[in-house]
Amino acid sequence: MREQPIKFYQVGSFAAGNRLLDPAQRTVQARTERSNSLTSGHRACQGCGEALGARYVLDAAMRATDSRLIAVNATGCLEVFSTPYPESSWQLPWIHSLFGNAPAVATGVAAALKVKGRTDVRVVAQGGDGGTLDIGFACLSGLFERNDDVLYVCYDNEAYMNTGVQRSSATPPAARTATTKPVGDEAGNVFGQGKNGPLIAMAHEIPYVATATVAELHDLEQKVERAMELGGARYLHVFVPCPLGWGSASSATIEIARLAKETGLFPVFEAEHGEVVSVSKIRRRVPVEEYLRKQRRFAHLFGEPPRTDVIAQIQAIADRNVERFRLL
Ligand SMILES: Cc1ncc(C[n+]2csc(CCOP(=O)(O)OP(=O)(O)O)c2C)c(N)n1
Ligand code: SF4
Ligand SMILES: [Mg+2]
Repeated sequence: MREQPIKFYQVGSFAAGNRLLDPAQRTVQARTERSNSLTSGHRACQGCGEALGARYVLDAAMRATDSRLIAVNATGCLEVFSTPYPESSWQLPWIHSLFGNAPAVATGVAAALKVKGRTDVRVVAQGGDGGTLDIGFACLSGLFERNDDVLYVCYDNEAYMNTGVQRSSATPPAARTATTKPVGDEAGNVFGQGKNGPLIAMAHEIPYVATATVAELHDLEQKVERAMELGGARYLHVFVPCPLGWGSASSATIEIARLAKETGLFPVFEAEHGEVVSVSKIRRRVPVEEYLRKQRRFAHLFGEPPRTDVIAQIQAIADRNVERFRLL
């Protein structure tokens, strides 16, 4: 009898650490010598995509730099849940200053290392979508334009979560937040506004821009490794579901991240010097409704009668991404 080849990973994901794969293919988290840069004891909500993403990003960067790494953090959930004074969950040199100046602080750290001749030590800066695309945006653009030797990581949970789920310029159309309530005919956040962080980063023609989700952690690690092979300004935009802000089940974080990619709403790709060089294809295309229904921030679209007009507008955004990034 012919045997089926065994698959050691969950369908559509590499989330299990891949301990049963060939050692060269395993994730950093499957290794006993991993750095645990963001270690246990922090206060993130159960199922927090940002905590998961940061853990993988930092451990991959630590491995890529032989643990010669300094992290700079903007204000936001990641900073607040990991460093309630006088405690810290960080097991690497880590600095926090303000909400809006993480890129500028990272530039300063990189410049100081250069002056001291310590080019072996690398710098990662990180922040939420609000810290990155709103208040820290000018500093970030400056970092890109000067091509400073920093990997900047944006953990995109699509709102200001730390302060109670207010809209940011990364909040998607129709989403309910504390400041975009679906009242009367209003469907929540407006259409036609907001910023596309990865495309704006690409417009600076920096050496490397990539997007990733916490549904494909191996892919995320590989992008961090690729970024650390390069010098100059690099930007990684990670899609990180937030169960509290999105009204989703804590156990659904990975599934929702996967659906964001499989609908086409969040294109996963890499770009070098302003040009797209690789795209993660959609494996099983799904309608946006499947993604929206799992989150209470979109519950108002499925009332009586359902807002099929608004859902169709969101589907059009996904369809445009599929065309634009050739996701099929
Ligand atoms: C100058 C300034 N304005 C406002 C705040 C309050 N504040 C702290 S974190 C935050 C929102 C963070 O949102 P985001 O960057 O998306 O990170 P998240 O908490 O969602 O991970 C705000 C408004 C602040 N600390 N400093
Ligand atoms: S509010 Fe969201 S981003 Fe903040 S710790 Fe909770 S799940 Fe994570
Ligand atoms: Mg946010």
